[in-house]
Amino acid sequence: MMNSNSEAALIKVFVQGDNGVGKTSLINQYVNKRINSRYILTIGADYASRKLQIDDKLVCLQIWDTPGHESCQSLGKGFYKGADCCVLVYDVSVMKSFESLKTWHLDFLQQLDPAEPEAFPFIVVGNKVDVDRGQSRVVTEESAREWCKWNGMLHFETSAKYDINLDEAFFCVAQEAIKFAAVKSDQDSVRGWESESESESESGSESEQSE
Ligand SMILES: Nc1nc2c(ncn2[C@@H]2O[C@H](COP(=O)(O)OP(=O)(O)OP(=O)(O)O)[C@@H](O)[C@H]2O)c(=O)[nH]1
Ligand SMILES: [Mg+2]
Repeated sequence: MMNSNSEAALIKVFVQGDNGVGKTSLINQYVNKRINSRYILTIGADYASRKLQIDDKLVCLQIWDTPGHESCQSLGKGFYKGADCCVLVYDVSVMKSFESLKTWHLDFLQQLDPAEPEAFPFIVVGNKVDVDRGQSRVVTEESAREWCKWNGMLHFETSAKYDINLDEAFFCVAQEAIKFAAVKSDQDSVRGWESESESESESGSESEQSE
């Protein structure tokens, strides 16, 4: 669906979390409707884009995949500039990946250094709910919700493998990013409206290596 003047607002989203939690898979499933069952460690940074309609706005989500492994994390401060939202991912069957969210959260804020850190939107995603039909789960939905509530974050549980709850989570990402951009005092994030003529269903992916 397109809005009347075919313009899409660009929303810059970063996906963070421990290695192997499924960041790359979430993005690939959401944008390209497929995932790689083999684990290929992300070493650089890449983005994929997908357009969606939020109320009367057409937005283009530019979703940045980042490496979870410490040895690959040298993206630098400038990399996060202009971020509108951050998705923090953990694996519901790996407690350490949930416990690491605190560090990912603080590190991200430190790197971005936003004018109003409390207002910056984070969406927490507990991925891999399908594993062993939930028998391997160690992070309960209640404890994750409690932590998110305490930190003022929204929470979703997903399966990148079976495309469960991804549309809902990324729709929320877009909504929160729009809200944040509207209240943000410095206008850094709203980088204008770019003219686009693609429809929502033609959303594709692009990739770009970071330096
Ligand atoms: N069962 C199941 N497997 C998943 C799911 N999401 C990802 N995987 C698998 O988990 C492994 C790691 O997924 P990735 O998406 O590469 O993880 P990542 O967070 O990008 O890892 P790094 O790039 O190293 O930070 C792959 O083998 C995926 O196929 C899921 O929802 N369910
Ligand atoms: Mg990856």
